[in-house]
Amino acid sequence: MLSKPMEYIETWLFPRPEDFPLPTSPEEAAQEEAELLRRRFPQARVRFFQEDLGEGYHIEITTEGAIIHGQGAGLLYGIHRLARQWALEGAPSSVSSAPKYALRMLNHWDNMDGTVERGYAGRSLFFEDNAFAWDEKRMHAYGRMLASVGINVISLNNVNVHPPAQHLLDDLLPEVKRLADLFRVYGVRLLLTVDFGAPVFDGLSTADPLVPDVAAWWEKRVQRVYEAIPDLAGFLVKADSEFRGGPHSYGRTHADGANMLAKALAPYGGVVVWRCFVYNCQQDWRDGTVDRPCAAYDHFIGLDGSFESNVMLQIKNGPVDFQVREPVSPLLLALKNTSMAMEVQLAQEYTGQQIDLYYMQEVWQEIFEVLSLSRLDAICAVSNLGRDKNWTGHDLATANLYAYGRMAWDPAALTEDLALEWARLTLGADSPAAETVADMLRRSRGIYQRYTAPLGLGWMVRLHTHYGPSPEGYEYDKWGTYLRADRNAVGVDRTAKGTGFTKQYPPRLRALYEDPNACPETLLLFFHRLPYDFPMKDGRTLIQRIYDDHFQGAEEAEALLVSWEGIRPYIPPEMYLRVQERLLRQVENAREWRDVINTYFHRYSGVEDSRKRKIFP
Ligand code: GCW
Repeated sequence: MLSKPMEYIETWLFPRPEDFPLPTSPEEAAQEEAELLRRRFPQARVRFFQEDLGEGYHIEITTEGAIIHGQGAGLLYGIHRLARQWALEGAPSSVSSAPKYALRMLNHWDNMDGTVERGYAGRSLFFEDNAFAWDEKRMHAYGRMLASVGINVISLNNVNVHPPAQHLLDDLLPEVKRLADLFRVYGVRLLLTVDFGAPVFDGLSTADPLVPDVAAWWEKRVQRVYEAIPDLAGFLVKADSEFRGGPHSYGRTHADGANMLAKALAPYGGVVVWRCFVYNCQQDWRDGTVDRPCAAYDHFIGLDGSFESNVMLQIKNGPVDFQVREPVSPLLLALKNTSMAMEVQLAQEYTGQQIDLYYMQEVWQEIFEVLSLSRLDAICAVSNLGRDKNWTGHDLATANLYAYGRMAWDPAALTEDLALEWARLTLGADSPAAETVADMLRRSRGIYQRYTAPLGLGWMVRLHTHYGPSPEGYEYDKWGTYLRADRNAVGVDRTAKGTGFTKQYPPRLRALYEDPNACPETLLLFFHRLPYDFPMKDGRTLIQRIYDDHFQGAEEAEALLVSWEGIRPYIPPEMYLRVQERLLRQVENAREWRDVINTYFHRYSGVEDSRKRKIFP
């Protein structure tokens, strides 16, 4: 373990004084929060009342002060809610709340060598040099952050399990247990990411899920793990995906694989979270019949109803891979007899890598406009955190973690102005900068979308790194995400006449997406192949819209910087400089995108910008 304490910033929480003892139970942690609240607001009187409300709480306001009813982590969630009321409204009010989903997960993609797959905030919070390496105070700060927004499950290691992470199940188990013990104080349980092929690492000749020795091997492992960590949430598995082995290697189905693990976990109340990010990543670009968005549905729909009750399918929010614009995954809308967790990505892999500003609340709002809350059994996000002092590299990117936690507790929170809430909690409720910061966050997604790949097209990013423009980076590549631009048209026809992807949707959405004149314009090129002179709703042509968006997006990126510069006096100086540095890079990136994309389409289409702005030859 690292002995040197690491510095970190408390973003939306009251800072925790150095001399506070580290709590050892949720009740103690709740007492500490009450004390912190009282130091901040001397009128704030709080008592706790033990009552079984599950993870929920009830705040009762009496003439004697507030009484928080609940138990365990529920008390902690209650006191954080009360602190938020004081911080934002200056007074408490009675309220009851309970989480919509029992599992509110965050997946770290951390490797034990200390790197983070798609991590943009420094090295791993947990690992270094193929060993555990964490700072105790910082882990407590992290637990506190998670509890304050109600996230209650985290997985530590990458879904691509790289050695020596397979030993988290055996030799390294005592170290996993130490973290499980620490996070339990904050109501957070661990989920272990396992390699489906683990038995083979251990000397078995196969990992075939239907071979009794394999099932017995897992049962033994599970027993050992639960002896150490009785409240482990379960296992997370990426199988038969991007060169990871899985049941397919043995001629078995995902259900065979997941059910075998589920049976081993069932006696302990554990779940198998089984990812549906399964597709052919070795496709031939010449073959126009294979269409990547179809993959998850095609792989899993036939298995609906054949999973054990403690298997939960984890499905990415869109059918491809966390692009700037994607429709909701049709699999999320179609499964009827299987538990589902929706997976979103806070790590800004395709959305600016925590250099460019990109606030996600609107993304999730759009999802829940289409997806009813009750279809989901759990919610999950890929973490955007790392060892950077400000946790997320870009200070304003912690707003995504905040909003995610609030949504995971109850998606109804998405109707609230979470950007402003975060900004006021972080900068002070009366900060003259809060509204500007919130406004920057609210504008950010549209801006990023305008200067990057147009109208739902996606994938114009540089190969592998996924930052910056490369219009044909993936065009002739095996990873199977094509734009197929030529001199007349761009896009893949995914309608019934094309690849048939629209057929995976229920009738109302199918009809909407099938018709280019009805399809939401932000998704137009996701579903359709259209000529450059296709008329948009406002009368502009498609190509003109692409040019306009890119000029506008790059200007708006500059305006973000101007907004930030305007609030300099109200922002802590270090934070100011850190964010300014990011915004300067964003401005550069936006210009690059604008010019590359406009040039690309100009070269193909030969169509001039009607406003004669500079497009490079
Ligand atoms: O978005 C892709 C990423 C991979 C990632 C994969 C996944 C962990 O590029 O880095 O691997 O998704 O979700 O499994």
